[in-house]
Amino acid sequence: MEIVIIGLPQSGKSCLFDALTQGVSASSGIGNGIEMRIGTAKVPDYRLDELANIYNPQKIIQAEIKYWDPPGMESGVSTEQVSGRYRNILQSADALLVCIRAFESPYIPHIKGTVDPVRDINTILEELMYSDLEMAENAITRLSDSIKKAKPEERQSIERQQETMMQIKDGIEKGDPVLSLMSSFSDVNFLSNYQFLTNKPIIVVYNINESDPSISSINKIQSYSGNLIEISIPARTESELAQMPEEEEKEFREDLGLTESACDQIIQATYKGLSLISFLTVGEDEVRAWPIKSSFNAPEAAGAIHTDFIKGFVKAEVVSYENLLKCKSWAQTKKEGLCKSEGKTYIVQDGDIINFLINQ
Ligand SMILES: Nc1nc2c(ncn2[C@@H]2O[C@H](COP(=O)(O)OP(=O)(O)O)[C@@H](O)[C@H]2O)c(=O)[nH]1
Ligand SMILES: [Mg+2]
Repeated sequence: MEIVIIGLPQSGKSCLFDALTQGVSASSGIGNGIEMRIGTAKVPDYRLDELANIYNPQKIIQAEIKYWDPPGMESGVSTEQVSGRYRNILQSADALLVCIRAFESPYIPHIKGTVDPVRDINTILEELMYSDLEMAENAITRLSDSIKKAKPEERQSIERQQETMMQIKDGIEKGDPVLSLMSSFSDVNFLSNYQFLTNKPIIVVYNINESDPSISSINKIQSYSGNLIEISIPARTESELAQMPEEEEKEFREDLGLTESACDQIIQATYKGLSLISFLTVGEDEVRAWPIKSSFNAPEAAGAIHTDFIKGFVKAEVVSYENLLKCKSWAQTKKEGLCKSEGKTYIVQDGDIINFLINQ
């Protein structure tokens, strides 16, 4: 899972990135030539420690989410900002994390002169919508060309795609995010080629000063009908805390009353926005958590470990976390009939401990 951090310059994106990744990053030109920082956040999971008590593994490996920190949206004033290579980066991410400045500081000028979180989030959402509109318009033009060149047997299907694309254009013009339109289309498979931005989960982080009252409970964006989650976080303080030794961090957190770290809160929002769960694997070499979509069946979950496992999937032995903790060994879960053998259609549940049988 890969999440891109977006927002106006000086809104605190890089602080947020450091808070998530403890400042550890690799630089990459992955975004079609745009240099950006890439880092991973580790998903907290108390179950791993409990399982490690049983297995004494050499390694405990937490689930990981990747975050990207590309250069910011340059002005945020014009409605034509999200385009070209920058849009390509956003398109290839699974979700967007929008950083909105909500902190006052006389030392850091705001590109628009004043601090106004509601104005800024609405501007950015408008820009995402505008970008999707442009994509829909381009698609309509391209599909028109294809219809002209199409073989008779292909024509109908392309015409249907064009019809859908026109509905998307109309919807966006009325202010509807693409996600809210999806349920009215019969064929949405071809749409995955387009990667509309307002079809993605959006996590809005209001960047506050640590002394400001949290504004997370204020639902600022009532008019947006896509998948949107709002939280507030003091990004600069959190980036400093994340880079401290553990003991020191704990002390400071208690003093500041920032008990739940920004990283944990954002990961929670990411899991919710993307409908993620974790399944677990155990053994003496490693105890590990894997993030997957909650809709994944057993072969798809196996594919999270290795893509070849999808094809080679034979069956999954599944034990619930609670049952393994109770039985204290895999063999004992089998004796008690608590280890279930599941096939291709089984939908993996959060906390399932799985042993995949693969035909290699
Ligand atoms: N006072 C205050 N300053 C912040 C906060 N978050 C970020 N900053 C400062 O704002 C400036 C821009 O932050 P940065 O993370 O680089 O923003 P970016 O341009 O969006 O990546 C830096 O000087 C940060 O130290 C905050 O919550 N409070
Ligand atoms: Mg930055």
